[in-house]
Amino acid sequence: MLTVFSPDHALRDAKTELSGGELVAPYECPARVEYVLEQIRQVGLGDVIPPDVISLDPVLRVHDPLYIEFLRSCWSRWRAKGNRGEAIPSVIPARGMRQRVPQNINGTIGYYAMACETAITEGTWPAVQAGANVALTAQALISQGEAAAFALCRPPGHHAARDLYGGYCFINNVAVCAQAFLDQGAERVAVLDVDFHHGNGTQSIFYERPDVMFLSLHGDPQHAFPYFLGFADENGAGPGEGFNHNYPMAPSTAYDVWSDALQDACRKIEAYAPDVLAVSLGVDTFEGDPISFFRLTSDDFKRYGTLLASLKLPTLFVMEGGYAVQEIGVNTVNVLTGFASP
Ligand code: FKS
Ligand code: ZN
Repeated sequence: MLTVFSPDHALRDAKTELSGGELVAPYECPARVEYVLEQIRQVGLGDVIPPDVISLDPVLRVHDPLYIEFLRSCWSRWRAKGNRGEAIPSVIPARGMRQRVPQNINGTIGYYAMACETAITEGTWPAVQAGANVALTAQALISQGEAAAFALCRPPGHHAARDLYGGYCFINNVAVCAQAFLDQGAERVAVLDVDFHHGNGTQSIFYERPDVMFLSLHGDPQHAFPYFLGFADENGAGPGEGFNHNYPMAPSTAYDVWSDALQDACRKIEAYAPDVLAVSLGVDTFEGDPISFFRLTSDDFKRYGTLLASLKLPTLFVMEGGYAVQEIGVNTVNVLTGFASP
């Protein structure tokens, strides 16, 4: 299996994350993907290739142009105001407030935020753009007939909505790819999100559409980020009714229960008969993950990779979360080798 990777991910190197009332070193750090890359080389998964240079057009198919302009200009606007720290919002348009974009960057940033832990920094935009190009380059490989490809993206994407960033995400890489498949002739795309956290951004982008089925296995939002979306009764709306499936699961869920949910999701994917499968691949379901509460073991990742292969669909894997940095390489590559050599 080919992997697409760009060293430009390292430009996203925030010093702060708002966590427990403190500014801590971010969980979503550059070392994460370097460990994955090392393991890919170790096991000989296949060649690692750089992304193509791609315009923003496919990104603008799922994101608001003014939001993308905000991401691009946020850091310089933030600094121009004399702010000394990294860019984080202090006010958000909550219930009852007007949903309008203020001119002052301290307001603009709150308008576009779905959460406040994620700092915007100097190199964030170029890294985010490189990450989207990584995803789209892997997507193009599948369009050109590869059976599978791995987009080793960073930063991740599945919490980013049409005009919202947060939860470490800015551009929704998997959503951009799903739309690109459709724009290149696919009729139906399934997006399966196995990251520990609910893919609220991906869900919201496709919620009212039947051409993308979204399925997500995740920590019950009563207890886990993003808290305000990802419940079992969210099944899609309008023409999208019946094409959204959430599997929220309780603290300490292990592979027996988790894999039952995955098999149920696989049956729904089979019935949908998509042209292609895109997997939001987060490995924060691991028992050793510092911010999550599932109990998957390293071997379990291989098992479910094999399960995914049984769908026999062209499959694009897009990197999302995973914060047990020492084990992230083994766990991620176990999914891919379980898939590629079942
Ligand atoms: C730590 C609380 C962290 C935010 C969690 C964000 C999870 C991000 C992710 C992604 F794939 F997007 F990276 N709260 N004190 O893993 O879903
Ligand atoms: Zn996650």
